[in-house]
Amino acid sequence: MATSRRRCLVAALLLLVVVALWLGWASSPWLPPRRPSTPGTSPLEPPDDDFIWRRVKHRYPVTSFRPLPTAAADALPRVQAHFAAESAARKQLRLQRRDAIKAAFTKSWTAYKQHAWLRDEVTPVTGQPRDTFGGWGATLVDSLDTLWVMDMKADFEAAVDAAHRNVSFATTPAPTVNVFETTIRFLGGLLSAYDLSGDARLLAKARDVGDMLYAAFDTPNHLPVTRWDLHAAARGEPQAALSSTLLAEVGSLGLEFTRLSLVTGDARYHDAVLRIAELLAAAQPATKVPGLWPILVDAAAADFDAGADYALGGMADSAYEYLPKMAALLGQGTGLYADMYARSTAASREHLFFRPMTPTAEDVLFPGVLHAGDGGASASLETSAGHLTCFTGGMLALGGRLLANETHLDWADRLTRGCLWAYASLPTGVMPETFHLAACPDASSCAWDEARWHAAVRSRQPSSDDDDDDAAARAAIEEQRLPPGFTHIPDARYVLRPEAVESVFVMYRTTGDPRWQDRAWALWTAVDALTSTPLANSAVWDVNPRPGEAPGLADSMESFWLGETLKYLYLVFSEPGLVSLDEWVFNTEAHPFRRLTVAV
Ligand code: DMJ
Repeated sequence: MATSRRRCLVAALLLLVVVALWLGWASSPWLPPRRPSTPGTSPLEPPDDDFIWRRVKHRYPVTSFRPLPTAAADALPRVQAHFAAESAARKQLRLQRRDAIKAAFTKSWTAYKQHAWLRDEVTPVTGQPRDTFGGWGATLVDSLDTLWVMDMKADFEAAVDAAHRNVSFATTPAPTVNVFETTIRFLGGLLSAYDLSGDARLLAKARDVGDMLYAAFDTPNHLPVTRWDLHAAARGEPQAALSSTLLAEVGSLGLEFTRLSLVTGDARYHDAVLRIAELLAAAQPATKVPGLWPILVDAAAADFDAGADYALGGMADSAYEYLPKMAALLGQGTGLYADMYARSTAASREHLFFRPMTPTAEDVLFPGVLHAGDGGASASLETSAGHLTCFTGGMLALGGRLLANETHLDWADRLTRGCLWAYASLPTGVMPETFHLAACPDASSCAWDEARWHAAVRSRQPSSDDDDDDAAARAAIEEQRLPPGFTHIPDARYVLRPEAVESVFVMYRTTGDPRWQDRAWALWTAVDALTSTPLANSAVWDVNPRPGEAPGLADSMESFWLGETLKYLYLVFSEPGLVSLDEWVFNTEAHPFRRLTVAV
């Protein structure tokens, strides 16, 4: 009798301990939030079948879907460096810097909350709301994962609640929708915040925007209408992909659609983007510049070699960026994505990368623009660059690690330092949106040659009656305030873009070299000094104003300032395990998705 009472007592005590542990876990501020049992396959609430985009009948329904991978194919090499121990002084400095970035984020976020809550953007000078991306709260959704990463959990909760209750992807007041921007900012932002927090409300909303976007793929050849009349689609009108489509807009939907399939178990989204990847792979060896695709493609005809200009920068950029990132997401060291990445990188080195001539003979690289003509001898390389090319260092650092290719890591270093050299060349310390450079005649050794620079400047000026070429060049340099090596600055804006600091972040995480933190800090102090307003930070018209003149505030703050630029800066000054590149891969809007790992 006594023994059985003792047994009952022990059982009750055990139950008590289990309940206490469970409650402790549920409420403890020190423990990470409980995640869905198996990330990537979490059980879902059944979707709301009444949602319009689940009711609209597709005219060209896909009937058989490619199988959805459930585990990584390969155990890929480590991406992040083994970090050396940090001195106490260095740590203190790092944390001061990190807190300064968080303070800047808090300032801009507060302006958004106070003046533009649930709208796409806040104007950072006049404090007005503005809708630029469908009116679905672009800044709110783009900032969700940054709030989580910066440990601003109360704001995160309020933002999730607001998105859950107030953001509806049923329709938009905008006449058309940019499918790429909606994918990277809204679908990417929601999926990433879900991956980090496990909050099912985010996944439900991600599925809503995913089902809306999936309707843009309802075309005869299943390629998406990238500038999309959503209203016509909702009425069930026939639609077709566009004959003039930007490579980036059709070629960089893969990460988001694949992750959506992985977390919902619904293979449709993955199938839709795999079809695009297969077309890209089939075209890649036979374009006018084998290995590369032109900026302009014909999606109506599924022709991925329609245009004649080849570049890694704006309008093409993330199509290339997503190749190593898809390999990382899916854990595929070989095959479709890894092979396309290897081919495009070899072709970029051969046809696009150039070394600029600089006064200090910097050993740096930029990717230019190849005007291929008919693909023969008429091809010419325009030695221009811009903010949107500055992601390439980070891309090659990631790809180089995944494919264990040291040469890619060397190019990554030179490409990233190229952008930092361009930043430092301007008196404000901030790089212009686009610019042209004098190239080295011989990339292996390149001493500064003033006459050569002047000749390159002259060649970019409109022809004039002035037959003293050097005088004309000197006049242009003075008039346009061209820094040495620069030959033209067609667009002198800085619009708060992240690409340079994005590459610095990847370089820091892949090398463990603290000099990248110092470089990020130099970049940040210049950017903040140039763009800070009493409310937030603003794009500026001119990073190279005349002495005594102001850069001109453009009163614009795109959502990527909070979604990307400040997140990458914060992560540079955080512990390297926070959103480790060995577990996460960032979409092109800096939204981290959990990578697949090898099944055990
Ligand atoms: C972002 O929306 C994304 O990074 C995109 O790939 C390029 N443009 C902006 C940032 O500059």
